[in-house]
Amino acid sequence: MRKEFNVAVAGATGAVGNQMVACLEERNFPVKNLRLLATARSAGRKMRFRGEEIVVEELTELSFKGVDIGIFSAGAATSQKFAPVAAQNGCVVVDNSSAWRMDVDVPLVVPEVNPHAIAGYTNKGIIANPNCSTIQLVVALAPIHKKVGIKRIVISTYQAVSGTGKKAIDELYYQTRAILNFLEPEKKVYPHRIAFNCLPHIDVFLENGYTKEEMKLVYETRKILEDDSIGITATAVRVPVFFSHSESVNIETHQPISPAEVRSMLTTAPGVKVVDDCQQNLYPMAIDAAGKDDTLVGRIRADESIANGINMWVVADNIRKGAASNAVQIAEILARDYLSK
Ligand code: NAP
Ligand code: 3JN
Repeated sequence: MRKEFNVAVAGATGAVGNQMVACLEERNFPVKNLRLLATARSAGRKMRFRGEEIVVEELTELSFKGVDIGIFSAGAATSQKFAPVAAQNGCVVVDNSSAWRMDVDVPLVVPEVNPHAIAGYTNKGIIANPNCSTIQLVVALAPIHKKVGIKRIVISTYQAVSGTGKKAIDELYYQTRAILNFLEPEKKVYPHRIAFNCLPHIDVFLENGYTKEEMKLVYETRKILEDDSIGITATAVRVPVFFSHSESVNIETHQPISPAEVRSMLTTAPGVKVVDDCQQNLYPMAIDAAGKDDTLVGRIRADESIANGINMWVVADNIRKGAASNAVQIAEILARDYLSK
C-alpha cells in the first residue's frame, strides 16, 4: 500500500498556497492529514480539500509537530524563521521562497532537470523551489545544455502580476476598471501604474544596477544546471497580464545546433510543449499557458548575428509550474523515493 503523509501548507491562503492545495488534490498526493497555515488574520477561515473543509490555523513554532512534509509559500522571512523549526521537528520542508535557494547545503530543484539533487535534503531538512522565471527557463534550456553546452544566455522577462501575490492581481483589475471608467487609478502595490503599462522593475534594485529578480535568474540557473561558467544577463519586466510569465531567451552554445534540432529535442523534453508554427500563427502565449503545467516553447530560430546562436520564446504559468506544481512535484519525488522506505 502507498504510504501516506501528514502535510502542512504554510501560506495556504495566498495566490501560490491556494494552488499548492489544488495541486495536492489534482495530483492525488498521498495526504493522510493536511494542515493549512497562514497569519492570525486568516485563522478560522475554511478552505476545501478533497470535498472537505479544513480550518486555516495560525502558523506558529508548534505547527509542525507530527508533520512529515511542509510546503512553504509565506515569504522569505517566514521561511527563514520557520523552516529550521519544522526541520527540527522531523518535517522536510519544500520552500518556495528565496530564503534558502543559494545555501550550498540546500538543493534547488526542478524535477525535469535535476531530480537527483533532492537527495541533499538530508543536510538541513530543506529543499528549495526556484524562482518562477528560473524554473521555466531551465526546463526549456536543460536539454540543449546537455547536448551542446550553453555558453551565454540573454533573457528578457514579461512577468504577470500574479507573481507579486493576490494584492497585485486586485491592483491590475481595479486599475484597469478605473481607467476604462475614466477614473483615477489607485496605486498600492507597485511604484507606478501597472494597467496599460510595463515596469522594468521586479523586486528591489541592487548596487550593480540590476534588480534582485534579475540576479536570481543568474545565480539560480547556474546552480540548477550545475555550471558556473555560463554567462547570464537578464532584464525582468512586469507587464499587465494576470497569469503566466513570458521570456525572450537568446543563447549562444559551445557546439553548433540548428533550430530544427532544438525543436526536435524539445518535442520530447519532459515538461515542455513546443508550440512553433509561424505559418499558422502558432506560438506560446500567456493565455494558453495559464492553468497548465507545461512550459511552452516557440519562435525557435537562429540568431543570425553570431555563430552558434538561438532565439526562443518561453511561456509558463508562474503560479503553477513557476511555484505550486514544481513544489508539489518535488514533494512527490521526496515522498516516493526517500520517505517511503
Ligand atoms: P500572497 O498572495 O500575498 O500570500 C501570502 C501568503 O503567506 C498568505 O497565505 C499569507 O497569509 C501568508 N503569510 C504571510 N506572512 C506570514 C506569516 N508571517 N506567517 C504565516 N503566514 C504568512 O503571496 P504569494 O504570491 O502566494 O507568494 C507567497 C510567497 O511565495 C512569496 O513571498 C515568495 O516568497 C513565494 N513566491 C515564489 C514564487 C516563485 O517564483 N517560485 C512566486 C511567487 C511567490 P494571510 O493570507 O493570512 O495574510
Ligand atoms: O515577481 C514575480 O513574478 C515572482 C516573485 C517571486 C517572489 C516574490 C516575493 C518574494 C519571491 C521569490 O520567489 O523569489 C520572493 C522571495 O521569496 O524572495
